[in-house]
Amino acid sequence: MRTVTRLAGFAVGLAAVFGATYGVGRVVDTAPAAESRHDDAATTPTADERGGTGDRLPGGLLVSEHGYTLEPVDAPAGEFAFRIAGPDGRPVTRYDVAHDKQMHLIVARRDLSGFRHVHPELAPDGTWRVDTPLAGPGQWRAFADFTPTGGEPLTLGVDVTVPGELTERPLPAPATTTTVDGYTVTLTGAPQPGRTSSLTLTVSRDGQPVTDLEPYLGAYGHLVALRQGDLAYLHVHPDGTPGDGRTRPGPAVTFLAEVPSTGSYRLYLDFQHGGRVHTAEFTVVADAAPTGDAPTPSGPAPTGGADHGTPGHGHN
Ligand SMILES: [Cu+2]
Repeated sequence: MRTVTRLAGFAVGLAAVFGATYGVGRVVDTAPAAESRHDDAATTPTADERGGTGDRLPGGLLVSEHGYTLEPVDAPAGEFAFRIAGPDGRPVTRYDVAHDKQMHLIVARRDLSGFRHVHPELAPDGTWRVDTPLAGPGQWRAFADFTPTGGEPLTLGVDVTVPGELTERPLPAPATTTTVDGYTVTLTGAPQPGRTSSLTLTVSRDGQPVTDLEPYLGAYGHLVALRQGDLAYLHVHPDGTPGDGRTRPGPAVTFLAEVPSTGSYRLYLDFQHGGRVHTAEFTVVADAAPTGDAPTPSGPAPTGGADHGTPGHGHN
């Protein structure tokens, strides 16, 4: 079953702005607690949102946070351009380097297809430009992952529509093994809400473990996770860095993931080998298992997303 949609005209939509702040890079509270605080009118942010509170949303849901706003700008065909407006309304021109870059631009369609992770170039006026990663028609979400100098890390997200004939794709079924560019990647572990979960990805080629992965963005792999339904963007941290004396260049790369809720997530592992970056994708289901044991991610979860293993379900 496929849904074909004709998208009329080019449009850039702004995401709904949720009233909460988010501190990144820390262990999250359980989702229910965060939501209950979020619903409390007393926590409605004031004009002074900077500095953050214990009230957190996952990254990427907001187009504007802590005074910083992601603004796509007109660009020639084949190029994607944007800027970050700062608290003073002017484009930010100074950024800290994180994971080897000042700006990470991640895009994926709303159906979680078409993932790309690219690094735009900063012009002196604060405009970021890159060969467009929007590979074809669709409803895309673009995430800018950056740290403004003097501020805290942010991931802002904005919707971008590329017109044309769109064939929506069902989310692939959960799996623990995938292939990309001749590599086989196996996932061990599963995310669980409210705790830091260890996810290990093991890379092999032609049946042989790959033991000479190349550093990419300061690690032997870079993992992004997006939640099905709203494309919440999750911070996933590599466990160990090249040269720290304990982290080997494969075949296993371990990450520490924090998911905010049950549900289906798409994982995108960027790794470099042979001078090229490859992206392995997995669908995983986060299950609120009562024990610390990792549930088997190969089957549907008993709650939430039980139909994701059914090929061809629609996204109407
Ligand atoms: Cu990046």
